[in-house]
Amino acid sequence: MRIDILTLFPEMFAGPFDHSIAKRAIEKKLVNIIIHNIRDFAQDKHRTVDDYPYGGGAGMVLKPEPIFRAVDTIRTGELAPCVILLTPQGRLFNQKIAGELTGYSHLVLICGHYEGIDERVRENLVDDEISIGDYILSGGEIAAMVMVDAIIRLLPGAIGSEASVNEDSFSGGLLKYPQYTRPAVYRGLSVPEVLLSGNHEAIAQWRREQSLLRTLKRHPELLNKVSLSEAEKAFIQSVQKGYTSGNDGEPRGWKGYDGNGC
Ligand code: 9D3
Repeated sequence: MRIDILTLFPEMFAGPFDHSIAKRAIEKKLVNIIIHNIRDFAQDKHRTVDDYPYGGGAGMVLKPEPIFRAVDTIRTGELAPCVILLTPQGRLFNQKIAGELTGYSHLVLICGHYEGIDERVRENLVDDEISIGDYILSGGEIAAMVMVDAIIRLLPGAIGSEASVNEDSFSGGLLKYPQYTRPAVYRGLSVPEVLLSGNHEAIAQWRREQSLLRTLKRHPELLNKVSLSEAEKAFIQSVQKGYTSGNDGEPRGWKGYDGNGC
């Protein structure tokens, strides 16, 4: 896979792909990441990349010419790349979209950094618009890094074992069960006994229950998307009886709540 990134701040990309899975994916030639400075495609002597908005108003707008010219040089004549604009107005990035994007052999990511971008870029150059979440970043660069990281770890061969990709949070549709390693007791805190039992069936059941509990508490909407056995549905029903409305003086929420918040 080839990924071209257009940015006004190419220096920001010096670090993030130099480590861990991304580094290995690059070394193994699973992915080629090419960073372009949009300013290099400006043609005037001041290398202008932005200008005042027609019609007036605050802020600057990214000019169309440097971006069109950059994409022109990137399109190499072979298969057309998928051109994606990183913008707060885009569709919300998630694991499913990451998976879909691994189906392209060539992606172009355009990072905005200003109040906006000339609409002609959106309408005539861009195939997709993506946001990574409902919060305001200063630009699309960190969003592009997030996307690239999520995408390239899915490329076949990027991660040591396929098993760890598939067993991951989200892949099974449920959140990961709690994990422990040695020592069995640390500062008086014990590892759940079942994990030390050597009873693999009991361990598998405990983990499945913990995944269900954690998903129910933190991301209940995910439960509607996975297929559950009758026993699992019954388990959830029984747990839900532990939900307190807060009307009788108890704190509102799940009994034994163990996450989310301070
Ligand atoms: C002050 C201008 N904002 C009005 C609400 C619009 C705005 C434009 C550009 C806000 C932030 C940005 C810069 N952010 C991105 O380019 C961006 C982004 C984000 O801010 N949040 C989540 N995903 C993304 S992807 C690109």
